[in-house]
Amino acid sequence: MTTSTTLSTTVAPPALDEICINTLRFLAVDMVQKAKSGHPGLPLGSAAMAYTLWDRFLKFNPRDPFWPDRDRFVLSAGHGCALLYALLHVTGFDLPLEELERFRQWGSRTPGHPEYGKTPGVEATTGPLGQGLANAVGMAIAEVALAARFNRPGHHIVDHYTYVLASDGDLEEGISSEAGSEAGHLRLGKLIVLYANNHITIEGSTELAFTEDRMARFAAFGWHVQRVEQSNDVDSVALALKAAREERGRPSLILVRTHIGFGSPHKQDTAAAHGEPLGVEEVRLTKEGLGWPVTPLFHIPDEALEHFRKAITRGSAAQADWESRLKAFAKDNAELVAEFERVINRQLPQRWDANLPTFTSADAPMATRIASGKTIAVLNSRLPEMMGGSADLAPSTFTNMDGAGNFEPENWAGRNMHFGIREHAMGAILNGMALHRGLIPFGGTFLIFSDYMRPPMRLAAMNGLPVIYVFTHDSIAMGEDGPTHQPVEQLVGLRSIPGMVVIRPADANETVAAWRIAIGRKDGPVALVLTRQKLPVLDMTRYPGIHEGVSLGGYILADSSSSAKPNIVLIATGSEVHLALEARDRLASEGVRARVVSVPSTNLFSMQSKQYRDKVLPPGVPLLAIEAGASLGWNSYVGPQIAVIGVDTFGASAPGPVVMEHYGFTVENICKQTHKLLGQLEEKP
Ligand SMILES: Cc1ncc(C[n+]2csc(CCOP(=O)(O)OP(=O)(O)O)c2C)c(N)n1
Repeated sequence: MTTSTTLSTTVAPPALDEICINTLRFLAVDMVQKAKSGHPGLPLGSAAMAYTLWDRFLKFNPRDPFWPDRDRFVLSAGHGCALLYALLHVTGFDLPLEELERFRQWGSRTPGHPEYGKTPGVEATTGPLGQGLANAVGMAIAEVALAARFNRPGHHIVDHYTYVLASDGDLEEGISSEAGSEAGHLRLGKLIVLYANNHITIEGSTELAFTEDRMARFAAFGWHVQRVEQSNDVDSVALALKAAREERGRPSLILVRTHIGFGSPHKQDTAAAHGEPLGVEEVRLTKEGLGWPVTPLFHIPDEALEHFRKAITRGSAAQADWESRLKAFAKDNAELVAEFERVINRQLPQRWDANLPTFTSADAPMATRIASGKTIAVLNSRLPEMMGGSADLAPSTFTNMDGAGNFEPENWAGRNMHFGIREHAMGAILNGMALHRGLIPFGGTFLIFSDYMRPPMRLAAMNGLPVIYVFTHDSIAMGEDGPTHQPVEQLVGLRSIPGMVVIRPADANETVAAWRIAIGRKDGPVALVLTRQKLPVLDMTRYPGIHEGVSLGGYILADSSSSAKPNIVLIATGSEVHLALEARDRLASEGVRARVVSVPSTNLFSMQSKQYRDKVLPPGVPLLAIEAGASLGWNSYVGPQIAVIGVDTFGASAPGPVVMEHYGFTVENICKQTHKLLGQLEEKP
């Protein structure tokens, strides 16, 4: 059953509250005005509810912004960040007033949208609307998962709320429905969204494009929903927050009727208040109208500062209380507490990678997705912090962890997640889980559907988050499903995201090595790109350098048989590597010295020294790149003397081997292209 409560009062806020709220409003207004850039409207309209949350409910310690059991606060409407920076400054985070004065300037800690890692107290990089809300779902998932693992009767060492401030745009974006549906299904009772419903977006009234009943929508998702009509009435907002906190069986949406640009005589309730400074004259009128001194700018009344700074005592006490409870808990549960600290600090246990599988060439050919599944099975037993799943493709992605149970309201200790067919939300939820800390989140789907989760993948890289993606069905070789399912440009696209490490292993052992890198990487995401089809297992006795080679991104898998300089380097990735090896043998019989370089990760290879790269790809030696993906990227990557066997159209529906043959991924064609390239080079003077 869902309920909708309407709470409304007309009581004016007490004077000190009003002074504090106006402090936030006008710090934000002055920031935007000084920068001549930014969004004053949301801060003016939402300052009161943000103040209510931060002053009366939010558990945080400005002196230690990242202590583990703090409440999380995500400003999903990242464009309103002047409000967040004002809150961080006045409550005593390490964000001096000068930083507010340098809003949106080069090198400041107050960038144009909140950036995780740049500003203390910013929990997530937000700006692309909808992402923050979905991140918060991931944080709330992490909270219940860790609580299930570490709390014991009478000992609640993981016990916090996750709050979001969202705008119309956040709720318009489709990801809010994916994530909202998932959160409702999971009954994440400690997730609370304050929705600033100001009826205005950039083009004007929300009537232009956004007319559904949002309360009914979220109620249908299984949320507890409330409406607050007077956003400036702190008691009304507080009442709703209290009710939301008490509702433990459902996530909460509090629709707060706010007024964009509140107090601005000419811009309130108009789109003009959204994305540009109010203007000097309008700032003056707004300040006068709300009884605020026009100067000095960045004014913080003493009584407001004194009140806000109580957050330090309050937060320090909350943290100290938590620490003493943790200590008491540790008396009888030392191992559990050590384990909690280990996972929160993203440390790996000793010998976590012992017993990872090794495959031999005597093993039957194996798809790399299968090898990945076998690797996950071992990792799962070693790393209880691994948590993840698939967007309804687990039987194909082999991401299920046997024996780990399903993560669901009846079993929050389960570690297999069922994201449903919601790739976009999956990506953002994984980010939220990683931002929370304490888990190693991973998510799987077909490589083609990485397109549906690219925005959060980009943010994972930007945030430096250790999220692992398991992308299978990695090329046209996946076959019959045809062009809609055959990834072509995805590889080069993902590789081009700064900070993303894409690994496309050539066989089962390279897959194990890829997982080792993925688990070991702590400062950014890793995308594992795996085959549907079987591949031969490379002979480790013949090619002993595989494990180290994968960590270097590219390596000489098989050199030309004589010690003389090779005539050509065949550079291949993933399922094309074994073709290159066969071609090498055939070319040898034809008098061509070919070296085979396996490049599971161009991203990792580009991080190696020039000396190493030149050793692997000797300057002046022609290259033939072979990859069943878009050729874009290889040309610039390896210089002028190069040919590429790639895929620059959308593939075709037919059995995989047939498609591969048509596109030229055969030993014959590799040899043919080699001769052609060498012939062309010889003809040149
Ligand atoms: C995914 C995405 N699309 C577009 C934008 C550009 N944008 C920034 S704010 C905004 C709309 C603002 O409306 P609303 O969310 O109601 O915020 P408010 O007007 O209340 O500040 C848009 C379209 C964005 N930030 N993210």
